[in-house]
Amino acid sequence: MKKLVAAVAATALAAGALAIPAFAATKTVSVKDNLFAPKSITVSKGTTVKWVWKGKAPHNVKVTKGPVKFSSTTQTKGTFSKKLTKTGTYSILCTIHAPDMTMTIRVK
Ligand SMILES: [Cu+2]
Repeated sequence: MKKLVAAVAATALAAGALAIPAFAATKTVSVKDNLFAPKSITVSKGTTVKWVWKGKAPHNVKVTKGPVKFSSTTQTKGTFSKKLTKTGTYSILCTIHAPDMTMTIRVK
């Protein structure tokens, strides 16, 4: 069993080196009362950023400046995911707690 796991892992690594998008990562950001954690992340192109609501207050995710504009609904729980396929710097704001609740994503 250990050999099989090692073989599968080695195959996955080899395939990953050739086809990175198929193994694109997910980066999780916590949405707390009232901050994003971490406040700044750097990810590779094709990474899905997943925001996970962890507080009690309502929050949202809105790109105020960046290569692609998107926004979530205002919600108190659950998640919001976005695959980032364009490089650049994304300035994110929770409009409920503007101007203090912000974060930055660098996609390279
Ligand atoms: Cu907020």
